[in-house]
Amino acid sequence: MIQDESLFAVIRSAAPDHRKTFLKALDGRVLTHGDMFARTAQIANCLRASGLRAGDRLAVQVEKSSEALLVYLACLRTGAIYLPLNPAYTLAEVEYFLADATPSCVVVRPENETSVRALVPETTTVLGLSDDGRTGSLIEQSYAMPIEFDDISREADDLAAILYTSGTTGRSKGTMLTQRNLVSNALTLRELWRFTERDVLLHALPIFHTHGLFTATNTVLMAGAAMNFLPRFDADQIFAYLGESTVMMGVPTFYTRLLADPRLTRDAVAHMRVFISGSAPLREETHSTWLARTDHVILERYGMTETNMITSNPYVGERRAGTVGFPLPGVELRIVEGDAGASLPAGEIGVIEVRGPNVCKGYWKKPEQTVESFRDDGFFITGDLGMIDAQGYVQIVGRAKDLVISGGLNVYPREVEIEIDAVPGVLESAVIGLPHPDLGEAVTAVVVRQSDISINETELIAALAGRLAKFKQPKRVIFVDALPRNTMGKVQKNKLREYCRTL
Ligand code: MLC
Ligand code: AMP
Repeated sequence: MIQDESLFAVIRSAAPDHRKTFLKALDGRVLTHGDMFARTAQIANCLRASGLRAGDRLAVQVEKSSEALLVYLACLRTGAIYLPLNPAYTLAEVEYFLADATPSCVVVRPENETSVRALVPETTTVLGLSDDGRTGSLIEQSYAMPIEFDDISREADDLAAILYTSGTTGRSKGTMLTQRNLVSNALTLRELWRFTERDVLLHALPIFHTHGLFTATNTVLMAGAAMNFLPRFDADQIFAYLGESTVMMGVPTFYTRLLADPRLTRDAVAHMRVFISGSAPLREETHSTWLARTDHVILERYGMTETNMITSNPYVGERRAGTVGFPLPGVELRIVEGDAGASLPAGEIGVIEVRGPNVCKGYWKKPEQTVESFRDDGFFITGDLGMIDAQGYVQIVGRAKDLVISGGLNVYPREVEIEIDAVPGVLESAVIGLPHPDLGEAVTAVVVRQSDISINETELIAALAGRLAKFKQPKRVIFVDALPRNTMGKVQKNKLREYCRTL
């Protein structure tokens, strides 16, 4: 008999007393761990009745709700591969993902069912799930289903999820994450961050990315803990729930926004055990101001869709500002010099490479890009620039990849440039990230107009609507006569960043 090495089998073995709370939603609804098993069984039965089988893809583009999270867990139980999509993606963006991943079942907001139906073959099932998670064909059909489901067993190397990340070429790649990737990372984080059944996570992150979906939710489930599950980041809601939570995970924007609020006091966080930050660099100033205001030292960690979590500052011991801590147990990290691939000693800056059970299997149906992203000895090339200090703390000092991180969301300039260049009146463009007090970095477009056409900033941004999700659209457009290029003809983005900062 094949041993069940699936994430859900581990979640099942870690489950606490079924009467214990699993999730509390903003509308006051409470789900116990027992409810979680019963409702995910009903949804899994519904998905199976819709034709979803082990190894098939289940694409889901819905707003965050407790039911949306249950769909993820139900998908794990069916042995199918979960494919979450940012609800901010436009139909044009979604069309690409559906064509690439060929899911056999798609769950969308009821109002999008007709438009998505037109994008997929007749054999693909399209189900609806409303923003509050209470209605839609998936919910209605699931309530008629049995509350028992025989989980489909999976091997460690089988896929659990595909998460799309864009690339420097502009086309998104589906990161193939295995059961082993997710299980190993969640078990490690449970131990490292000392999660127990007594913990209550304040969950205000989206659930279509590694951070909110895996790092937050899987770790909670591995500990039999609970969550206050908020639809999105909202300072009022955060302050309402801080008093009954023990851990918060957030991107740096969460911390800067909370610091700007007078309600952030020692009393407000008295119940909290730890604050964790990641997905984008946390400024040292945010770290120190937070400590002064709350007596809490933010625990910063570093990760990536392709690798799950890679490093973390220690739970006990110095959480050093400006660093992302040490490689997780079982994860190997090295700093490598450019293309030569030679490992660098402590104190020297190079590209961060990672190997371990956390690292993905590669990119869905993209064997060449998979090969390019790995060294022959199995190390994954992150594209982040870093160094290891004398005490072993890893510091991220920049990026070798052309990427903007806005409010913790990745925006690949190439993808935005392609859309801008297609706008009538634009000759060429370069997209860069400029420092932004709220978002860390703001997507900024530097544009050269065709000589006889006078398109302005508002018109250009309006032309991108429907083509690019809102968070990828430039917050600012700067018009120039020409783009600075090196002798190879490559746009010198460093020069552009310097120039734009002087404006
Ligand atoms: C929303 N907008 C953004 C944006 N989020 N624009 C740029 N960058 C963002 N991140 C748009 C909105 O559509 C809106 O447009 C306008 O900008 C202002 O919105 P807002 O109300 O201020 O934004 P809000 O909804 O509060 O969201 C901001 C945020 C959110 C930072 C709270 O984006 C967020 O939760 N980010 C977390 C992302 C995340 O989970 N990343 C993890 C990736 S995994 P308009 O015109 O409609 O007003 C990963 C690996 C790892 O990186 O290590 O974890
Ligand atoms: P994503 O592809 O969305 O998973 O984003 C991964 C990228 O986010 C990494 O390659 C880093 O560039 C960045 N990142 C994640 N955590 C941190 C951190 N703590 N500090 C700096 N950058 C980070």
